[in-house]
Amino acid sequence: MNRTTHDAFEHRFHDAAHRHERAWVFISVVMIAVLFIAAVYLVVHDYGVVAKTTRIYADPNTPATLADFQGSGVKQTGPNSYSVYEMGRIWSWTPGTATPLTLPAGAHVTFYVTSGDVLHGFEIQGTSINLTAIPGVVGHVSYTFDKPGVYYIICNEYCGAGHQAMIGKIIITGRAHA
Ligand SMILES: [Cu+2]
Repeated sequence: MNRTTHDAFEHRFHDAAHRHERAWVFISVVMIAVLFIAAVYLVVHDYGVVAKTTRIYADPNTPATLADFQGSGVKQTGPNSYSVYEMGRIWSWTPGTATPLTLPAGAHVTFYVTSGDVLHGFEIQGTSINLTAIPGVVGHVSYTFDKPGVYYIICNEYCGAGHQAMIGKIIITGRAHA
């Protein structure tokens, strides 16, 4: 191989390398663009979040509707029984600490719990109440508070930056019935 043919060969090699490099840079840029557009699209359309479209599925075992969750939270259902409706959203319980739930000790209380967006953990401190708030599904648990006092609802399932601010308050008054 003389000098001229060697140079020509090297030139062709470099041209080919440049073509490959440009092609792969182009493919990478297209992939990044596709992933970026997909990410923006999913965020804009609330992928994995149902905050804007919460529906409460009809379930004969959980007689709760979305309207129940938009009231004051407590509904008396009998002489000594109550239903409580709690909705979790990032990052608060509704009703929250500003509007405590007031219930008498000894009453039969059924909590109906749901979420308007992501999973939350509905826990009432000092009790055995602990259930997952699931968007579109109403969980329920019954409980009787024996001792008057103040009980706090917390979120025990990490749900983002304001998770620790999800607090609700329950005031248990003296017994309504001896
Ligand atoms: Cu949380």
